[in-house]
Amino acid sequence: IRAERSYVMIKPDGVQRGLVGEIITRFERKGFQLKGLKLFQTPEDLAKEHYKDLASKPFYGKLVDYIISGPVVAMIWEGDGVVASARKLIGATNPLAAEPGTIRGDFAVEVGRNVVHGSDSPENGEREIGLWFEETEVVEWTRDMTPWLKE
Ligand code: DAT
Ligand code: MG
Repeated sequence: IRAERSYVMIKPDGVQRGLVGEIITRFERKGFQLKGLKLFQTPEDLAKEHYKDLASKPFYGKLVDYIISGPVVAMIWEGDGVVASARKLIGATNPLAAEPGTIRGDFAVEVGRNVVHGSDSPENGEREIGLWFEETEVVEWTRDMTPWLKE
């Protein structure tokens, strides 16, 4: 079985506000491994597919408009427990409820501008990676610090 992966995305507000380096740093220094990375202007049909489970919500249209309002940084992060851990690093959906020290807790004030996305299950991680990345964009490599992170 393959290692656990999460689809993490810096949303257009995070890119515009200059938070790209800050956000990548938090995953990098935690010890997860970057397996894919691109700056990407999202087509509307992809944004709709990504959030299709929310299609019946009143905010769905605004959510799609927000996601396509500028480039995103699309990432694949890999590691044991990465899905749940990434959600902890990101913080609660509503930034005012997100703990200080989390990305949303530190950098956002509104649910409609909450800076970053992280998959909510390993299954959805794989689904989302399949939506956002071509197979040739996923890089296989070994992070040299692995023996310093894991016994
Ligand atoms: P999360 O992004 O924490 O996984 P989600 O999957 O429930 O949260 O919702 C996806 C995004 O939709 C979320 O990041 C922001 C937006 N959203 C969720 N609930 C909302 C609400 N009540 N009003 C406006 N936007 C909302
Ligand atoms: Mg979600």
